[in-house]
Amino acid sequence: MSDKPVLLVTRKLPDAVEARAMRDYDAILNTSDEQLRAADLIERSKGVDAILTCSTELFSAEVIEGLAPSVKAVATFSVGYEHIDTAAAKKRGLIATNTPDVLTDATADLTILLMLGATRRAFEWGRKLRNGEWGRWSATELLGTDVKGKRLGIYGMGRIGRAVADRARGFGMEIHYHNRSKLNADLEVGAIYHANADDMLPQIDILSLNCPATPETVGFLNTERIAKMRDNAIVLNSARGSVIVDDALIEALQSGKLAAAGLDVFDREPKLDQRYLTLENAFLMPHIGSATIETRNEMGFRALDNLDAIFAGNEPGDRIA
Ligand code: 8YV
Repeated sequence: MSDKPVLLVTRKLPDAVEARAMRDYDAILNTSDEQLRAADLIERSKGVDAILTCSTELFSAEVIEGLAPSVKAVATFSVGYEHIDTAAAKKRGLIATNTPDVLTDATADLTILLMLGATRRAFEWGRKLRNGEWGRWSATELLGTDVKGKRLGIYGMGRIGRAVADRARGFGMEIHYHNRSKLNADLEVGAIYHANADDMLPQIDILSLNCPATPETVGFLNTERIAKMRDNAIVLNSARGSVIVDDALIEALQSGKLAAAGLDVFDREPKLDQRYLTLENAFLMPHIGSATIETRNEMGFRALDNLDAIFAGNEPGDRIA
């Protein structure tokens, strides 16, 4: 019997992360990478000291209450943690942690990909080329829009929102933002604050959603708010699908009220609203914000740092419950 804590790893993680988990823990890996349902989590928690989970596993109050008493901590390999009922975790005395910071750059880079993909009509051009439709040059075909000089409105100016702003400044954009509180000047770097997000919407050309999913942000981009936006504005979402009301955005993309959207996240993903797939002016990605080898390694290491702290009797850096 090893004296290392027993760690259940719910999904297949990058090799370097699994190697460290096996070195420092009695790690139970998920080599087949199947998604664990509530009953699996409860069953597999027997004899386990901690769980390293991904956002694909739902830690509802029912699951948390059903976990074996030996389980002391759940570390999620994600910055978002709406899949963990933190109130239930606190009630049960279960420590929970997430992985902020380490995916900020990758997610901000992806947001810029969405912006350029949407403004430069990357889906339509890429499809033409692959379909063998690259024909005669035309000065007027499928023209996109420049980002230079445009006004980017960032809804949620946390770490990722600020990293998007840093990049967008490099493109010569004017930055507007809405956040629960105004940032200090050193973090604002000249960005224009709107205490009320509704006041920002008519003033921007491109809206980037960079907030967590909370009761305040879910359903934010609805029909009324889209109506407040400028005609031909563009919407980007690298945050959470639930921040957008799909019916409202799809209708605005179909009618031409909005010129385009760049979306990496979807409500009820991966079962996204199929109408998005029919829209020429939607540049779509399947939630790849953090999908680089460096970032996925860092996410795993950060989750393990949190667990190491817990088992050393220290306070983990990224405690969420
Ligand atoms: C991850 C994410 O891919 O970290 C997050 O919150 O949305 C993604 O970058 C995923 O959640 C990993 O569990």
